[in-house]
Amino acid sequence: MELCFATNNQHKLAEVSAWLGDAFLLKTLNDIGCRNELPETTGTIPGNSRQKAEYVWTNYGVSCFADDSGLEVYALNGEPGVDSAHYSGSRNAEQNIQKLLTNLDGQTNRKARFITVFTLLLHGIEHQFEGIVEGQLLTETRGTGGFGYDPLFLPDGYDRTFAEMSIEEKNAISHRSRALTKMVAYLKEQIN
Ligand code: ITT
Repeated sequence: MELCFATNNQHKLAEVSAWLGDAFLLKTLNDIGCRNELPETTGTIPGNSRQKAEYVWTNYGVSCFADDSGLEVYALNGEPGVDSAHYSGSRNAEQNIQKLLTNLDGQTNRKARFITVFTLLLHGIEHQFEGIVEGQLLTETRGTGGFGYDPLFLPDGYDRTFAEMSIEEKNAISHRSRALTKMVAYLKEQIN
């Protein structure tokens, strides 16, 4: 089955491709001729996820899925949340991490979670799938892998950050792979 992953984030694309293997023929935005930024203006993670998938389905008529994701920090009432990609005002990961560390300065409650919502538009029919991973934020970065806030995030039950893990290790426990597990189970039901 051909499906487009509606994302301009190459790290997400690499994670999802590694996770899906050859179960689906994954098309990129580039493959379908879409070179635009995807709209993300609804102010919520599920809303933005739906908006990105609908943009591709409406403009390109290709069955697709999109994810909108973010880091929710308990002591900051869920910030940066939907604003995770540009928390510092730019999309620069180091600056976003720096702003987060500054806002958490002196804070003992370091609990946070990554959340993602996938929206699948299969021949125009919509379904959403959520994935969450809980963890703690360190006071300094560790590791060079992954992307975004990975160097700060220590998933519960592990002593290495997401940035210290291989793609496969992160994919075994990440918010994104948890949502993908649900989406793939649904897709398999549709095929059979
Ligand atoms: P697309 O909209 O094109 O998919 P994006 O990077 O803008 O790409 P989002 O709007 O979903 O993606 O923003 C998610 C941000 O949340 C992302 O840029 C990171 O800062 C953070 N984030 C999400 N998942 C993450 C992960 O697995 N590891 C680290 N940071 C993550």
